[in-house]
Amino acid sequence: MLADESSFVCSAAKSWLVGLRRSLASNVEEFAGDNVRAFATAADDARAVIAFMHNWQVPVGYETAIPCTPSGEDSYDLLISPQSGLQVPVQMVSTTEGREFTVTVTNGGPDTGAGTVTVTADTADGGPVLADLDGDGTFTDLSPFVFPFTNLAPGANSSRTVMFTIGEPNVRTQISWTATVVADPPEADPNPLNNSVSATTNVRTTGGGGGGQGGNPN
Ligand SMILES: [Ca+2]
Repeated sequence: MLADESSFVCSAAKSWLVGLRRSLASNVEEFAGDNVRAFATAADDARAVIAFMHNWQVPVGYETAIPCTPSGEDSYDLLISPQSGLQVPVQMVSTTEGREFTVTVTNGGPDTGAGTVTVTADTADGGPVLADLDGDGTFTDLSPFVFPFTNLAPGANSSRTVMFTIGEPNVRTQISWTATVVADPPEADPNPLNNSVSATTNVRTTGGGGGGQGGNPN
């Protein structure tokens, strides 16, 4: 701490103490036996101290240190947002042309997290859903699609966007999607209730004005 800074802090601390003493100026009687007035005065002083602490922060460097001992075990709340954690086409045309899905996992903290996101895609007719996980332009990966991740900072997101298609084109069907995240180790995530979301894609056999997000396929 620089000399000027130290002087400033001492001055600020003195001013703070003077203000606190003024707030207690009414405490002129000692509490003894049935001296109710002294008791009431002490209660008023306690309220004055609380009000003073609300209105005046303790000067920098004079705070009481708060001991914080790490538990030694990481804990982090991984979650997939029900609003945006799993984005899939609401409807698509049943061709071999690929579409995208995006899965996003968030680390709610407090520690840095690791784990695995698994996306499953099951069709109503039992046909396969194929993805291009390595981005080489060919759809060769069968559901489930697994995305491990490490070193996800508290408050950070990790997203994967993948092209996919259905294995049997020209079939009217429905794809049921589920994305689930599991921490590594699983017990590091204290809240499993926000770890999974589901979505649906309606697959139609002709274009017919469809293919966009949010439309009604029927
Ligand atoms: Ca969780």
